[in-house]
Amino acid sequence: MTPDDRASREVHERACRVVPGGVNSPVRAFGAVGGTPRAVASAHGAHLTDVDGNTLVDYVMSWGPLPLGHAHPQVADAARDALERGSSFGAPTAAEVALAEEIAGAVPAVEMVRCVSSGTEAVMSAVRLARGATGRDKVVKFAGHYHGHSDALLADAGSGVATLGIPGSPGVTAGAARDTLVVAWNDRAGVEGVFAEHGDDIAVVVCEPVAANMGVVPAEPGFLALLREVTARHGALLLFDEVMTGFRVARGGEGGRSGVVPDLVALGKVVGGGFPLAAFGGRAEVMGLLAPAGPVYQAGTLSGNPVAVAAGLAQLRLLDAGAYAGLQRRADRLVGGLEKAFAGAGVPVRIQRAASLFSVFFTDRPVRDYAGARAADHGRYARFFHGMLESGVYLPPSGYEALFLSLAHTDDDIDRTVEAAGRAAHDLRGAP
Ligand code: KE4
Repeated sequence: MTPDDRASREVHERACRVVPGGVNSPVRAFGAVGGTPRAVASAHGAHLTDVDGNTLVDYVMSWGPLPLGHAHPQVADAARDALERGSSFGAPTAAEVALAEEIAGAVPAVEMVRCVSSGTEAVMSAVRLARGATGRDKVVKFAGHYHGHSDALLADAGSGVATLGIPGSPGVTAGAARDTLVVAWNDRAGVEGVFAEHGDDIAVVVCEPVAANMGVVPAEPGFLALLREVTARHGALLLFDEVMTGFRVARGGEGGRSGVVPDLVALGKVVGGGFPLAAFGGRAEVMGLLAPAGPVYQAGTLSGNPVAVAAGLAQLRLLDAGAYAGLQRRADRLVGGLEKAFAGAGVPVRIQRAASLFSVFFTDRPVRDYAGARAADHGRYARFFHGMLESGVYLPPSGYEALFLSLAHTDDDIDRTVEAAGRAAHDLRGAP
């Protein structure tokens, strides 16, 4: 039975008259899967309720900020209490120091932290800092990795850029893109080659240490260590964009999990507890170059916003070893069930994961880079997405995105998801 989406369609029609594409971020528009974006009325725990009254098991979870689930009482209370004391001051607070200390205490690469308001801003600022610290211009990124929408980093990006199939973006000038060098992910020769040609001009190598914006494509064994060694050898900095993986794959992020310690880390999503807060950090000698301590300018009206800081701090303080064990257990149950469901239907899939973060590729071969991600059957993903939506399960509306679990997802939610996947997978058989 197709859930009623009349009210969502009305919201979307109205939205399209005043908001480009009807959404405030492209991937929400269902461009890759078709159909009408569901307008959300409310969300609690692992469940969304849309404006038609449909309740859905949510695996988008606001794209990662909510490992405790929607509207977690202690996070909501912390934000509410902070709000009672004022929403924004534009002045230092003790709470933002506590948040910086919490991050520095958890993330191996971080001695100092600067808060910003989005992941885009965190990575953009960290790249400027790396260029200021090294006096060099070139940035190396990896095809399919998404680092937000700053001009220099949109080349061959993942996430919404991949979903929309646009190579970069109009409006990004040749000048802005000129200093960005793009290498294939997991391409050891490509990394060595770009340094052989440009080594002394490269300020920074930026990567998602677990690529998760082209679907989940982990670094192959030794690849992160290679990035660490080559950047150190050439005097370039290594920047881990952990906006997605930070406090998600482990409390110390992928840097903590892999043991490869970068020079700079960008964080977002989880650190803001569902509010607009992100951050970047690194060694004190590098971070100390940021204004006003040093000459590299970076600023923000709402940076370290007290309501967002309160929510982020409340969430981080609850993310202990038990929380990560709980996320891992849920991912084991869900991924194991999905693999059985697809095998039972005879539908080839590759479910690729890092800790509790995973995605589903409709292909029978490993996906190790962006070319492999694009070669997967995204039309089949679209049909699977709608089959699941009809069963009350809300997956990311793009095969280039990861699924997000939370501690609010129950075994019943997971088992219902697996049952729905079995039905949806059988419906895929025979369809191209
Ligand atoms: P924001 O500017 O959207 O807060 O963060 C950008 C960003 C940077 N780095 C990584 C690794 C990211 O995953 C992101 C944003 N992630 C996407 C989801 N794939 C956000 C969803 C959206 O664009 O609406």
